[in-house]
Amino acid sequence: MEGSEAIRPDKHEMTTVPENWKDLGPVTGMEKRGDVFICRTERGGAAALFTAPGIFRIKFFIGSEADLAQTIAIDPAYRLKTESGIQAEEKEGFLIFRSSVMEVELEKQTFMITVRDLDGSVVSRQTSISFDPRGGARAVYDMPANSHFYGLGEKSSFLDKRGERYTNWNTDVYAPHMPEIEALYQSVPFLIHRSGEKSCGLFLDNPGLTEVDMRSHGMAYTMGCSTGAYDLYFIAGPSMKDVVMRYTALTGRIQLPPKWALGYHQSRYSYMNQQEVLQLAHTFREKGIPCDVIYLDIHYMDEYRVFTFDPVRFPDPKAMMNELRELGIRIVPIVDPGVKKDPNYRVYREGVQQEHFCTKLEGDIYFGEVWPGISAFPDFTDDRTSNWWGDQHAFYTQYGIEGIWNDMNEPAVFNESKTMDLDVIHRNNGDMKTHEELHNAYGLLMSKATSEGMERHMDNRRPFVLTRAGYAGIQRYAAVWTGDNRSFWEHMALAMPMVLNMGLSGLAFSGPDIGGFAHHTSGELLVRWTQMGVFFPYCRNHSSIDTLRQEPWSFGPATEGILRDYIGLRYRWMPHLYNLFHEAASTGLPVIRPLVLEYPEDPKVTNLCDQFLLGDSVLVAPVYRPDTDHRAVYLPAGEWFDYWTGDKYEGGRHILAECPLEIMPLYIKAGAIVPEGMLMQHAEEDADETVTFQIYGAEAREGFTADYSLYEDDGVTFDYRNQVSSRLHVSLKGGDGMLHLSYEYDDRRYEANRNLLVFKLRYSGFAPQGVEGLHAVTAEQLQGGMEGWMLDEPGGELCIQVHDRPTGASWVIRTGE
Ligand code: MIG
Repeated sequence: MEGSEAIRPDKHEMTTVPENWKDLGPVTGMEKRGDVFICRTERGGAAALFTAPGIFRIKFFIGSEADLAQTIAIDPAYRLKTESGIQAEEKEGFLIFRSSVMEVELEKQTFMITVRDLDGSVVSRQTSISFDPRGGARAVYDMPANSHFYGLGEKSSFLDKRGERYTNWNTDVYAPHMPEIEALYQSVPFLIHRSGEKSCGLFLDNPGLTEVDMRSHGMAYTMGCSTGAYDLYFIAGPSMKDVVMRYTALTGRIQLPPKWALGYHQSRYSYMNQQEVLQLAHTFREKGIPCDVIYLDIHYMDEYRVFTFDPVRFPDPKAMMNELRELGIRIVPIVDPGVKKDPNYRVYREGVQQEHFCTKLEGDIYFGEVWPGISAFPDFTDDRTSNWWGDQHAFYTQYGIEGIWNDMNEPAVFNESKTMDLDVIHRNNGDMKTHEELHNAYGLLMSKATSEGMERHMDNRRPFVLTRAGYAGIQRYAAVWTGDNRSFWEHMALAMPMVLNMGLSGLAFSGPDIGGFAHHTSGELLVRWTQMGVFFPYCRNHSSIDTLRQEPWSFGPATEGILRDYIGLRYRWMPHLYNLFHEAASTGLPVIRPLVLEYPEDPKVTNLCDQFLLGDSVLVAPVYRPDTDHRAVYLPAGEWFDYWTGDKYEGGRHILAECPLEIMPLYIKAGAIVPEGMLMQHAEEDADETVTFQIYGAEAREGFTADYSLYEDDGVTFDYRNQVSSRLHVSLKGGDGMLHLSYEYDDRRYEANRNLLVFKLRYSGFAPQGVEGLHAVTAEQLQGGMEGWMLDEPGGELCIQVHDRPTGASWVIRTGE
């Protein structure tokens, strides 16, 4: 640690743009080539095009012309559509490019770029761009007083990034979750800039070092890169949701994960041997705590050689896997990129002989030290190498392993720079680049190779990949966990804005180590963290070597009981969760959302990040301080039901929620429907897909409606790609003192394994008198699987149970009005 010398008086402020940097100079000419507009200046220029009506790409160049080839960040499935409506005109010193949703104006003299929406409002302005003689570039953008910033992937600090400065350079910092840490494991140079009610996205597609500074320049912010091209996308809103959907159309969306990956995962650095793993699995089942996955951290390997098992610790992986399969528990082993330098190790030998490792320009393999000792690193920028690496995973799939955990893929190296030398060469399919230029892409490319390789060897089953490092677009290949947090209450609180911003940056499938990785958790912290964590997209308890154990039973029966209930809640909510994942996979909208995404007009939620929404209508308000039995909760506009008590609250205000240890405040919006499944011990248990639609706040008044569209498929194969899926619509409408309940299948090529459908209506303002066409039944009869309806008067709940029919059905609920 530094002493006070760190703040010596002669340190000076950074200027917006250093003096010896040059701008492009005035535009001297423009030409159109296909859909691309080339604007030339004395020193260089820019190539620009609309890749979609709401996405304007502009790539600046000094000297020779920009190359607009597709980059690794962009979804290979993304097709640049030529839009016929694009107009470009030259007018009084301006070049103006217009699509059906946005207008980009370039001032010829200054190269200032102004982006407007169709109402003519300015949503973004780049006032200047300058180039460092050594190859960097930095642009300056207006930052009006009402600007707020979101996105930027995995960053610490609060939700709104105004006033922050960040560097994007994938880094394995130990104990990194501190407000001042600028560079973490992931780099997503994508910013949502919201001014007033309008949002615009800026994506600087550069996998080298980039920086974003919303702190140091008064009413301006800067975005720069230190090498490579300034390849910028302006992404239209007007809403934040529009920006997120467009950004994820461009960089891709998560793949629909196998259902088991949405279960509860248990990890530890490390479960040391086969016996311990089996015992752990049995303990989960004996204790009735649901669990789908156990992780194998680095000790499973033979001296940390990837694609091996330690013959002493794990003498019979096949037997272990068989026993685990019986219990419904899967294994996800860690795979790091470093390959041990050992001439007797097949993977290393092959890698050398077939030239798969990263080298220096002169041809020598680059070696760095990681867990296995001196190691070589595959060059994933070459498809040939990625295919080779991917195929190594047959080693795991032969045991029935379906998930892989990629760690240390920044890549982390035990040296001063913490990573590979910047002058390491990447073959990059013939377009050779230095590591400096591609650093942030390394982790993404590793996970891509892993995901694709696993898929090749899994016979139509969906793989799960978890990664620590990544770059814009990583969501296409892997889920992301936030790395080495610590068992601090502060880190639990920090996980909310972090994961929320990751969700806004395309990384819809992410989460922190529940309970905290390093340092020692406590029973109370583990309870509070798990209560929150079961609502995060990715739900894994993981802890470091030499820390207190933090499996759910580590702190006695009271703690264990609460954890069992909350983990169970996640399993009961699996249909809803899976539906939200399907939505994320098809629209890019995140599974958990900051309130500002759903209530953009509410000034109270601009930076609100100690509570969040699951989907659009479940509000989760975790308790993130010790010894707390009350917390303030902000309920946005609308009416909200307390999930635990059923009490109804008027929104648009704060309430004080009571929260003894077993309660995490949870609210459901009136008019919302949450489908619940059976409580299972793992995602595929019996696969009884009986669903109960919990309908909150049914009203008989005219105009009342509640709807839900439930997506289902087999949860494990790729058959859904051939439309083997189903869509079940539930609808409830009020009017004439009656309620109309109906369900129907839009599509039923996947046939869920269920006999019954259940609807539970929390009603208010009327008393149900009966359901036409159904008999009143008793609780026992319902239990026994009989069709009918039943009233739980004091609870204000009407329960309707019917056989699930492919044709759907509808009923009229009579009320006393
Ligand atoms: O630097 O494999 O973030 O989850 O347990 C330590 C051991 C290497 C870092 C990961 C952590 C994992 C640990 N790894």
